[in-house]
Amino acid sequence: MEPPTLVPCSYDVRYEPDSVAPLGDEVLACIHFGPAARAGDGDPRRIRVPLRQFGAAPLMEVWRSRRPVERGWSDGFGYAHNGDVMMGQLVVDEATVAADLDATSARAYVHIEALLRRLGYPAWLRIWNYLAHITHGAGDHERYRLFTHGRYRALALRPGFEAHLPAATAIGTFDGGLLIFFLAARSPGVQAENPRQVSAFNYPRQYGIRSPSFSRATRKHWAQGRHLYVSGTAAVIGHETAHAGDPLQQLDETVRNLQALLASAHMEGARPLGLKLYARREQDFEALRQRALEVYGAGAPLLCLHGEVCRRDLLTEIEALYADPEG
Ligand code: 3EB
Repeated sequence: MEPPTLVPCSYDVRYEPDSVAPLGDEVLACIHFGPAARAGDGDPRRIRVPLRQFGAAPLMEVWRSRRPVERGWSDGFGYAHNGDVMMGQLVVDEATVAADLDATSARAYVHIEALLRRLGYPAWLRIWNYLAHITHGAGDHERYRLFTHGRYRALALRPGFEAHLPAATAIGTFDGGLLIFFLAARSPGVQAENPRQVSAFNYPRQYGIRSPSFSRATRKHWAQGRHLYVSGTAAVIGHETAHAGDPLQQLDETVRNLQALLASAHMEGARPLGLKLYARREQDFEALRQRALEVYGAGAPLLCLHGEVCRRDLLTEIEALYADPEG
C-alpha cells in the first residue's frame, strides 16, 4: 500500500548529448550506451550499457537528484542514493557468467536484495538486465532461460513474491557478460499487469523451467504526480509472439500493448519522460525509428539501441518511463 503522506519526487530523468565530463554531485546515475571496452572513471554512478546507439548524436540518460546524493561501492556494487530513491549497478564478467549462469544470476539477485535492505531502500521499482548472447544455447540451456531460472530461485525465496516484482528489461548484448542496474525506493510502488498479456510470472512451461520474474509495470505515487516504469514490451499477445518476421507489425502490436498497459494502470494521459526502442537487426532500424517517431511525435525523448530481445522471434521492444502530465 502507498503511505498516506507522499514524498516529493526527488529526481528527474533526461536524455542529453553523451559526455564523459566528471559527474556533478547532484547526479544519481548516468547511463551511457556504446561499446563496452571504454574504461570508466571509477564513479559508481556511471553505468555503461554495451549496446550501439542509432541516431545522429549519441545520447546518455541522466538521473538528477534534487537532494544531496551519497554514493559509493559495496561488495562489487556501485550505488547512489538521496534518502528517497537509490540506483545501483552490478557488473559480472563473462568468465563468471559462462561458468554457471544460473548460479551467477541467483547470487546476483540475492546480493541485490541484501544491498537494498542494508541501504534502506527495500522496494525496487525497476531493474535492467543486459546479458551477452542472451539467446545462445538450446532449449532449457539457452542463456536467457538459465538467467531466468537463477533469478526465480533468488526471488521466490520470499513468500508472495509475485505481487512485488519490479518492472524489468532483459536485453541481449554482443559482449560484456552481465550488467544489472536497478532503481529502488523506501516504500513500494504498485504493480500493473497488461490485460492483453499473460503475466510473465505465469508464462507456461514452454518458455523455460521457471517463469520470468517481472511485472509489466510499476506505478509509483510521488507528491507531484505518478510515474509508471514500464518493462520492456514486445509483440507478445497472451504469451505468444505475434507477427514473427515482421518488425513494423511487431512495433504496432507493441504500441497497442503499451496503450493497454497505460489504460490498465489508469495513466492514459501520461507523457513519456523516456522511451527506448531496441531492435535485433540493424537493417530494421530506420523503419522502426520512423514509425516510433510517427507514433510518439518528432520531439519525443527516444533512444534507439541495437540489442537482442530475449526471444528469438521478437525483433523489437520498447521500454518507457511515463509521468503524469504535471508530474
Ligand atoms: C516478454 O514480454 C518479452 O525477463 O526481465 C521483456 C521484459 C521480456 C523483461 C525479463 C523479458 C523480461 O516476455 C521479454
